[in-house]
Amino acid sequence: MNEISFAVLGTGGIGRRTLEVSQYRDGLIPVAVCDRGGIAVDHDGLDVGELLDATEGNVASGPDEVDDDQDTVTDGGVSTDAGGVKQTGEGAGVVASEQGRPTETPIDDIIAKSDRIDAVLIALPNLEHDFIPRVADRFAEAGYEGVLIDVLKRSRVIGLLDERAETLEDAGITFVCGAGATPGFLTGAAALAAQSFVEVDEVEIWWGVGLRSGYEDNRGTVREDIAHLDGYDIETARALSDEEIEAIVAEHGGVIEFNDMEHADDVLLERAGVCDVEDVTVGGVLDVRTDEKPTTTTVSVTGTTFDGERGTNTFRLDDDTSMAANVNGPALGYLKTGVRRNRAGEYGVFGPAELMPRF
Ligand code: IKT
Repeated sequence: MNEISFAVLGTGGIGRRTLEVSQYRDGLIPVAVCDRGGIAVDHDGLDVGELLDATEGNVASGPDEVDDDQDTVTDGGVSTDAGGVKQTGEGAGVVASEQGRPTETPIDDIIAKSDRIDAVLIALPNLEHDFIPRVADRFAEAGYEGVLIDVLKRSRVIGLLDERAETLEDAGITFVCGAGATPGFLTGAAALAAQSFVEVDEVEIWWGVGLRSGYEDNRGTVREDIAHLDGYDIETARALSDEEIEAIVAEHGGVIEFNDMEHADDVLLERAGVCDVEDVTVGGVLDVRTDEKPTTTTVSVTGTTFDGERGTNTFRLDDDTSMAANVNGPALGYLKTGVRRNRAGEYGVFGPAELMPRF
């Protein structure tokens, strides 16, 4: 496969770790990155080491000082260009890199360069449900022909993307949605595990994440997770200050269990024909006191075989592989597959249960 040039929108935990992991994967050339205050573009390939050192080095150490992933700038409910693009610290971010330059229109600037970019990873928080779909609109309107990929989580966003399927198809865009760990890796695993069965009764996804050293990098995902707790939703979670989030985590003794999460694994498995939305449950345990996983991450698919046996196939992640590895590795694998599909002329919206990620 020819080389793939790709851009990353956002330099939060996902954006930075994806850039880092891409250094270990063949044929991936990171050529553009942006956050809310800056952009770096080099079509020959960015110096990822310098970029990461510059941006990580600028992350303020105390939780109170770090801008959060939910730092979405809105204007009458509509995000401005800078909206949602993560700034990694006070006055820092991409502009702290010698490859970066300041801009007030980071996404538009990437779009302006996108005719030479094969794929764009949208590593932005989606605390407004239609934020990522609206980013897709902007690429389509600008005539981008390539791959857009995200690691969004909420089920309802898939419908918003599906509404745009025709527009994306007409534009020549291959949109791969929900391509992180869950949805993503684990959804794909469920689709494989389902192959033994003629009827799938239940898909149970149960994840464990230990996030002590990775907490700063993953504040956005913690905030999104809190929106699943009783008494919270996406709007209330968005409005929480960092201190309030710390307090919620502390109230739970640093370990929070989530049940019946609204994760897009359900709609993505249904649209791939594996089972119905209501057959899928997603939950897990987040432990911010340690990097050890509090529970083993598993996907269990229960069904009935053609010869009448009922069984459960279980896919299990190792307890020592990190969330960063299990989100960003698959995201890049699905990105590669998306580019292959795009080059073959397949456009529209695809989920992780319909594609096999490439190594
Ligand atoms: C996500 O970012 O995909 C969702 C998060 C769970 C990740 C599971 C990783 C499992 C593992 O590494 O064992 C969470 C819901 N924010």
